[in-house]
Amino acid sequence: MRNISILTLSVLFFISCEKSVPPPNSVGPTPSPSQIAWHKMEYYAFIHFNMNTFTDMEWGYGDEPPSTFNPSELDTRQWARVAKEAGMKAIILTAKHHDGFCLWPSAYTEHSVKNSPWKDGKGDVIAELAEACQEYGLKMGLYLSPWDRNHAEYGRPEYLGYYRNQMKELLTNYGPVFEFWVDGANGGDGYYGGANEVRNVDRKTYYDWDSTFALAKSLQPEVIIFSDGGPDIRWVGNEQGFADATNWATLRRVEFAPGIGPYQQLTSGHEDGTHWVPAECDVSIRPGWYYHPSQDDQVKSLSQLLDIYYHSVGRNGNLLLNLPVDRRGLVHENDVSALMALKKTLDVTFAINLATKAKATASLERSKDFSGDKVLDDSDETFWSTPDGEIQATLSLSFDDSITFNRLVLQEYIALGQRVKKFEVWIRQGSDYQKIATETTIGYKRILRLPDASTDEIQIRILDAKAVPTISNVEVYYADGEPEENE
Ligand code: FUL
Repeated sequence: MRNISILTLSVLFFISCEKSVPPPNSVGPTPSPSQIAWHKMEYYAFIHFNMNTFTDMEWGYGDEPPSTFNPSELDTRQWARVAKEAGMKAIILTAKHHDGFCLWPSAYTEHSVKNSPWKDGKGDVIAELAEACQEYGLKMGLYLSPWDRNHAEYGRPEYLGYYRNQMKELLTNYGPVFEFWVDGANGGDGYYGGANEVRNVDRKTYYDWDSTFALAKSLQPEVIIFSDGGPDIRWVGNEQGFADATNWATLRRVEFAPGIGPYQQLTSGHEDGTHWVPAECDVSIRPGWYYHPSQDDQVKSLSQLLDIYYHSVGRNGNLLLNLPVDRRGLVHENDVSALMALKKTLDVTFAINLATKAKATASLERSKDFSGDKVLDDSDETFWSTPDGEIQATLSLSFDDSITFNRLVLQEYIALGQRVKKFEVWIRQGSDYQKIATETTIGYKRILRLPDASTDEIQIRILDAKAVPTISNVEVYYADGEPEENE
């Protein structure tokens, strides 16, 4: 009896010791709750639709008469339905582009839908989009160009008040705006109220961005602000929608402002970044951002769209795929077909997670709460980790029977910071192991496109990291018949 109770006590002591191992300390900058929610969105639509749609231009000069804006069948519910069916989580619309025309009846200018023939000047595209997004369970984001080639005061201090007033209208009158999009193009020639001249601004100081962004946050505390270098999310540094294979969600933010900074570095971020500023990969489904009838046959192919997906969502970035809504005010049929082909292929590829049949073990485990099998539970709040100081460790997925796979999904528990710098993937072949990949970062999500491989054990060997690994999820798939990766 005495022995049993001592045994019981020892077991209880052992369990309580196990429970008391705390999670690792965070390392470097960490994401805010809004940023974590943003990461989880992964894929959403950009819509360039505005005056340029009707003038066949990409950058209007600012002198276009409002009467030019006249969609024949504008239907934001069609946009939302298409985005939803495509698997997207939101729509970000060009409320105002560089030509200054406003898709809402702004109280601060005559250069808007209120002076167009569309709905006899009574329409409001932003209000219609907000309603459609709500109906389809999508979030809405807005692009408000800092550069305004129509406005007479552009380049002078007065314009900043105008820009902020418009920001206030957009962030006050239309419900939640999940993302506010600030473009880097700033200054140059334009109409400017009839002056027809070149106006350049000091991109760093003119907009007083710190106060302007603070104003946005005071109106909508959860809003995520995009610009070249954040504050919340960054441009990926190109318009191909490609992040680098090495992609840190961290950035030395002070080196950038909209339109300023070594933008080539945005493609991979900074390992020693001072802030969490993950990459958003923007790219158009056609050559242009705006609709041009001449590009109806130049919609990206399935294999191009897959490359974009794997190089954005698969490389720790979000994908913002642009749909140039046409002159009717609809997403064009050719674009819809391309979106649905992508959706279908991704659905088929990621339908059966082979890892659910695996047993996951690790060469080192921090404690039971951070065991290897945490990468296979359905929770994104649990993760595998190792004892402090133990950076190199191997996670093994073993299968009763051999499997064939060619896609590997890995996720870090980013709430504690991005860590992994180098890892390899090995597979067992009989009594030997063969290396099939050498990679660098993981981040929120990494998807490896691998050659077909058959094995009964996959090993993920962490070779270097900023601190102990925190891997929250591993999935394994077989993509059957996806078009080849383009070089
Ligand atoms: C660029 C703009 O100048 C383009 O017109 C487009 O809006 C693209 C998304 O960003 O910088």
